Amino acid sequence: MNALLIYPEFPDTYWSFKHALKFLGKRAAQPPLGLMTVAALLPVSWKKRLVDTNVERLKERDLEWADVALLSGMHIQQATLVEIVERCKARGLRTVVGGPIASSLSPEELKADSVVVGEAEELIRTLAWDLEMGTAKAVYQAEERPEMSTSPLPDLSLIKMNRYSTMTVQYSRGCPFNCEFCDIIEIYGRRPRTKAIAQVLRELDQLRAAGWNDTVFIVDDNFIGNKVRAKLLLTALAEWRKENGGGFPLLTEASLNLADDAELMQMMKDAGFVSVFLGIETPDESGLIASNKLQNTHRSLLESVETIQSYGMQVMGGFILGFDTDKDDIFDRMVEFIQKSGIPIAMVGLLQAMPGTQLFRRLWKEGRIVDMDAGNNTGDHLNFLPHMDAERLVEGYRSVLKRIYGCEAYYERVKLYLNRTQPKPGKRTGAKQPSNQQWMTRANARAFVTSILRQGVFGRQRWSYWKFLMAVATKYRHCVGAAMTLAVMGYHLQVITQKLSEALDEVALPGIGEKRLPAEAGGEGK
Ligand code: B12
Ligand code: SF4
Repeated sequence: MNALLIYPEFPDTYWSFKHALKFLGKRAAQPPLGLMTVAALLPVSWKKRLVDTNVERLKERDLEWADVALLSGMHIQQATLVEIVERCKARGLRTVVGGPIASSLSPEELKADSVVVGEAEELIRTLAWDLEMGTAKAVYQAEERPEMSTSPLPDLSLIKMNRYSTMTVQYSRGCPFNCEFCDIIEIYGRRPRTKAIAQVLRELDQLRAAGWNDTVFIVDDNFIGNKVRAKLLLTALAEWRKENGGGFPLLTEASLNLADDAELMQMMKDAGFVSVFLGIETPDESGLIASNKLQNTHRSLLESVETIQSYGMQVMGGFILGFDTDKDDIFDRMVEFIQKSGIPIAMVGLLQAMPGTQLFRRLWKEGRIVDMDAGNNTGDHLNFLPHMDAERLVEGYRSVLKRIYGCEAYYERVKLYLNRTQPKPGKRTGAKQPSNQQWMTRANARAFVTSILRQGVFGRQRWSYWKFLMAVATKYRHCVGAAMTLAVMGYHLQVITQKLSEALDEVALPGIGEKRLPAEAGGEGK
């Protein structure tokens, strides 16, 4: 069998980082680890090709070669995924769709011959057999969530590694918390399942052997979901790092209670972590309580962020507007919080009711779901009727984005972060320690040169940019690379803010726009 694994293109959103990646000479942030894992699970006798349409074109000759097309994706890739499915089917090619998208959209919406819901480790044999026999079913549902020991070494040979800025390794799946809006816990469960340490080290060895020497993203839902196991892994990672002359700069996702465990933060630092993404959501405690994000309550969120930064780690943050508890002052409070936090990459989104979540079920009962289109939380779309006037919410959202991604405001946050994570010359106080950020890598040297041209010579915000560069040259010389990477990230965030702001002018607000609920979700909506 010739299996063609295809990853559909992402739309241009905050998360695509497309406009920044150009500066780095890269085409996408990360490779499709789901498909690389599926490839490794398929029978060894099968021939495999992987086309990630974020970094290359899907050619007719690939389709001609294939016996079956296997696609993966997130909800947000629906349009491009369905387009590819239809293109394959028009050529008579059998199609199979899996990945998180299969958990949030119905098989009818995905249009494929077969849809696989859930993780592939245990059901792939049956699927492969049925495909070979020509008896593949319309829907396969993983009966249980597999132990991570059954997950194979991802097939790295199938990707064009140098087109990505970051490689990925997964250590665990699932998260023990229970936030109302979260679909992670619906898809991957609340019991964190971890790989054996040896499995993770093998993946790192594989990356090293393939010549990778840049950032690695540990793509866990919550890296510290099981703190005891995370610490065991961290000890091994620190050891691996020593044996491998420095290892890779690492980043991951974690819950905010990381700030409560000094030993854990120190161990992450020693293992090479330079950055961590946290779901902060809102500075308004009543919103956190109402959405069951209890781990973020009864604390000063700003202090927790600063504590993590003091271990040399950049904090990236996820924020949400549109909770039922949000009052008119939420927009100003959000901007004030973000500015004080020193979080340069602050991903603010409108609340989305993802199908399958507790939030979706509650809003459905309350008759407030407008449509199923909830894949992009940093877009211009509301799929439910909010408590706040919808126009006010969208307008407030736009004002937050404009304020936090204005050049001056953005550079202020970058400087605050650099201040907090860099050692003061001649002083080594408290927990403040040098970051693991490399001074300058080949990629951020390239970013430096292209950014000077694009932002410093032709950019509309030249003045702010040069002021920032002057600050870097005088105060933050030891982290020029990190500063330049953040400068080009800022460029991307500003381009998207501009685009989004224009799109929001034309947004169809729920209650005004047409309801588009499919029949199986209750037809017309309520
Ligand atoms: C890394 C990551 C990213 C990376 C991109 C990685 C990439 N190249 O795809 C970045 C940071 C850019 C990103 C961005 C976004 N992400 Co993201 N991301 C992840 C994360 C943390 C890990 C993905 C991964 O590598 N997993 C490891 C692989 C092994 O797991 P897997 O893909 O699920 O694959 C298994 C099964 O699904 C199945 N399978 C997968 N594909 C296929 C195909 C076939 C044919 C078969 C049979 C089986 C199969 O088998 C695999 C092995 O079991 C996941 C969470 C997670 N636990 O997966 C979220 C996740 C995929 N992201 C999500 C979201 C929502 C987003 C954003 C839309 C953010 C937002 N909030 O708006 C953006 C979209 C990007 C954009 N440009 O706009 C959601 C998707 C939800 C959904 N229902 O679709 C997830 C699940 C997390 C969440 N709930 O927030 N993301
Ligand atoms: S902490 Fe994050 S991953 Fe865990 S349940 Fe809450 S939103 Fe989901």
